[in-house]
Amino acid sequence: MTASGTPASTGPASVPHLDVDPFDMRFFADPYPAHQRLREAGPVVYLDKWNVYGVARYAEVHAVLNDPATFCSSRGVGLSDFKKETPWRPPSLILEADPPAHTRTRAVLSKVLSPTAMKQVRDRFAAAAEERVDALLDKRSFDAIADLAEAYPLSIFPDALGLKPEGREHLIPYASVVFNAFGPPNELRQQAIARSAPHQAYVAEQCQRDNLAPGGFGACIHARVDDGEITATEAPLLVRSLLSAGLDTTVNGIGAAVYCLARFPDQWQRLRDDPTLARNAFEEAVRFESPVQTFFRTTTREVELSGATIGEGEKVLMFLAAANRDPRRWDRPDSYDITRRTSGHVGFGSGIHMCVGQLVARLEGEVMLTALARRVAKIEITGEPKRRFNNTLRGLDSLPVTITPA
Ligand code: 8QM
Repeated sequence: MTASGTPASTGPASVPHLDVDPFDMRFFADPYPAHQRLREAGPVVYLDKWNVYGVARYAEVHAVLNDPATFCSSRGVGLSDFKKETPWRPPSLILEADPPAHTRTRAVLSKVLSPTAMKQVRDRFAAAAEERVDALLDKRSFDAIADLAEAYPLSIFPDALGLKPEGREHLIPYASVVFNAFGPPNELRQQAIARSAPHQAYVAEQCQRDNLAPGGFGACIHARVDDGEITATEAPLLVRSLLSAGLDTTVNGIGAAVYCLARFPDQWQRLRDDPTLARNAFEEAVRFESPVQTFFRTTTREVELSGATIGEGEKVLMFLAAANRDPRRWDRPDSYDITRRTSGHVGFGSGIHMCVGQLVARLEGEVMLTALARRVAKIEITGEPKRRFNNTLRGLDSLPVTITPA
């Protein structure tokens, strides 16, 4: 049956068919009513617009994420099936890989971004957050996206990677292409790829060993070549993963947190009263806004999922954001609550592919929210927030605010 109650004319008959396009501007503008329709229609749905299965309830999203043998990543985690179409860039050796290939590359990045590595950068990240907040207190009125959510990660992450100063303006545009490219062949994806050449050239060059400063995350990846964990051909591609996934994600995560704290003054007050809540306030913002909204998997065999039979070679779209607000899993799912038990949210994914950079993201979020809580009394939204449209990322283009010193 379609959402309007008429029988489906094509596609699988056993699951509800919906006509929602989750990559349409109207969907991006307000995804929440559509997320509810997707969850309520059934545990597994079929989206006629793109001929894919969809899961929007927490249980099924979690189940798909935790069965990587059946729901694979090596055929791409976007709509494009790498078995049928040539990828727009060489596949990622970690994101777009399955065990056993994935296991080795994952281990490398996991070590490079380990708790020990975080200890080395923590003081620098915290000092830079305090500096950024001081600069913003001098301005009082500013754009919380450009001047905070982008400026802060740009002030630390490229240095932590070991990138040279020139050309960094390519980093966010490159990531924007990466995240648009996971979507269907709509205007956003086609335009992004069409304009990607200069950004791709920059990234490819910076991934080379000679262009990465000693001691940085990039050099640490290349160092694994010397002890034989990865080949010299693999190392630049793993650096590319950090350039692809390490900046725009935290920009939108920090942007989400500031947007939440500006909109919900009672939660801002709780954070001010107890700045040790900063890390959970950031985590809850990742659940509440889900900067990474969706990902696909591809079935490696016929599989039954919550009563639905899905054939081999089918794309399954996971609505991470809808799972993160599924009332079957969460109390008051639509409330931003900085003291909530956030564990189990799928904003960083789940299972073997769960965000390998999550400690970097949490560190950035924690030190920035701590600096704000200690130094700022009030955050007021002073103009219309403008949305940024991307096939995968949810976030704002601008958020005019005025802050008051503590
Ligand atoms: C998304 O290139 C990559 O390895 C890569 C790109 C994007 C992501 C992850 C990895 C999930 C944040």
